[in-house]
Amino acid sequence: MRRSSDDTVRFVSSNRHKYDEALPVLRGLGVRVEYERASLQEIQSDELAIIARAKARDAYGRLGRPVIVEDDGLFIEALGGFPGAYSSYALRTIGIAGILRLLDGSGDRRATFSAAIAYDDGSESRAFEASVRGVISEVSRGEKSWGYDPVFVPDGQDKTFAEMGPDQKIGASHRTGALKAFAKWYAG
Ligand code: ITT
Repeated sequence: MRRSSDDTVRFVSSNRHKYDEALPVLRGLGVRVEYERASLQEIQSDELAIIARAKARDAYGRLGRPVIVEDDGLFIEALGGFPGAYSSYALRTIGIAGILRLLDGSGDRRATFSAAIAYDDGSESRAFEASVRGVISEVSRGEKSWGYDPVFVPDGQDKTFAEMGPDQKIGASHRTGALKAFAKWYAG
């Protein structure tokens, strides 16, 4: 059990979608959380947990109260794990169209979506990870979505994340597993 003095942990990110999907999960597990928008410093590493912990340290330094942050990566088998820890950069540069072009003609479309949630309260620093396996669709599918949602199809499903309703996406996502591991440690 690890509660903050005011019993609320700040979820710090420049990406509001992460928080919107984390909120119902954390609330359901008894964790009080609020959103704090910030663009955090990202160190270079191939490991999401290392990046996430550094981001959490940066976030704690700015806020001075307990924080969680999230770092995600889409690891595509046929591309040797690219874009992985560089997924945000790849989306901003080559975009989904660029990723689909790189996979053009590839018979192997397997990918893993991974999340690391890191907690920092100034003295303790922890990371919790989870992954979901799936495939990259041949084309973008789904209307209301963000990030890689239109091209990621989790194993056992035929819909992309973007074609799912919010509850189904949350139930199937990489983020939820990492949040559950965090909540188990944090809220006991
Ligand atoms: P931060 O401020 O929290 O760092 P960010 O968007 O830069 O926000 P990351 O560095 O963790 O986040 O980059 C992960 C990339 O993967 C980013 O482009 C996200 O849009 C994308 N992504 C992560 N989770 C996703 C999900 O559930 N569905 C679609 N795209 C996702």
